[in-house]
Amino acid sequence: DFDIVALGEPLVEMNQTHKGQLQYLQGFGGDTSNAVIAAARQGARCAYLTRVGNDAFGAQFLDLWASEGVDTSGVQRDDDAHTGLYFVQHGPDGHAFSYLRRGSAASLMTPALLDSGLIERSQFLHVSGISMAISTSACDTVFAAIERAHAAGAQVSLDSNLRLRLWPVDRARAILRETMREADLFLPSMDDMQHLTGNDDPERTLDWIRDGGAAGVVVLKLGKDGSIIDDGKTRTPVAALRVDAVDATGAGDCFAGSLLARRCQGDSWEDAVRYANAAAALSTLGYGAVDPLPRTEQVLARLKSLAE
Ligand code: KDG
Repeated sequence: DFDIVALGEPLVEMNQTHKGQLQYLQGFGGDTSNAVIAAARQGARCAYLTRVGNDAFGAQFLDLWASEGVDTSGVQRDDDAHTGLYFVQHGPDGHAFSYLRRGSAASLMTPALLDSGLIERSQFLHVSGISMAISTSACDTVFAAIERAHAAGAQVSLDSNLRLRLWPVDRARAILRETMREADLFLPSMDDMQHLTGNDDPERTLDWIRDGGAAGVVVLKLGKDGSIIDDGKTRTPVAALRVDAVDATGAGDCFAGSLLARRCQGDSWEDAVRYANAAAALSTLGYGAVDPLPRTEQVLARLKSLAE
């Protein structure tokens, strides 16, 4: 059985190697895939639910997940649709994404993807705003997955991951509001929430989330200012780690996967968030979303050096 099963879209990553030059290094990305690989590297037993093309990239993803110990028995292949792709360019204002994903295999997923029964065998189901934004059938699949998780007693984890290139803000707000009510763990970023609510105050944002009916634990991510854990009774700030980031792609996904992995290993929310902060910081020290995802030993060493 599994600690975490994630559901969403993996994307091939083409990452610019030098600012301003037309050279790209191929890697792997896709928020929920990154999260589940991060969790597996922290020792969690993981599975992934998606649909990839019957192309070379789909095959590479299956190899990647297998090599990371992520179960792929629920992954479907599509003969007629491609695996999604994005380019990352690094400039003075950080990174910029260009996507080639419309009509991708993952966007063609339907609730039949869930018949593998993996959700029923997992402690957590992890989904994101992107999982729901890529298409209406993917959105239906996420809602069906949440229903299955509730019925089976699995907990639901939701990362806001707002991508306004994928859906209009009004739809994003309506769907995310509905989904956050179903989540046992909601992981919004302050940036995403600012787009949805129009305010930039963390306390008021947490009030908006609670007033909207979220009943689970909420971890609001404030970037450089760390995060706030709201367990429904108290709000606890946790400081971020300062690092000289090279490439922040996938840091939030690493945070989510590491947090879930540590919860499955019995950490308190505060310990798990502190651990996830360290893991996410380490994940920004190399290029690409997956390559620099740290392992337990590195994260523990980092936490130890901070405590000294
Ligand atoms: O969080 C990193 C992701 O943004 C990246 O891997 C691509 O999933 C992705 C997306 O849709 O933006």
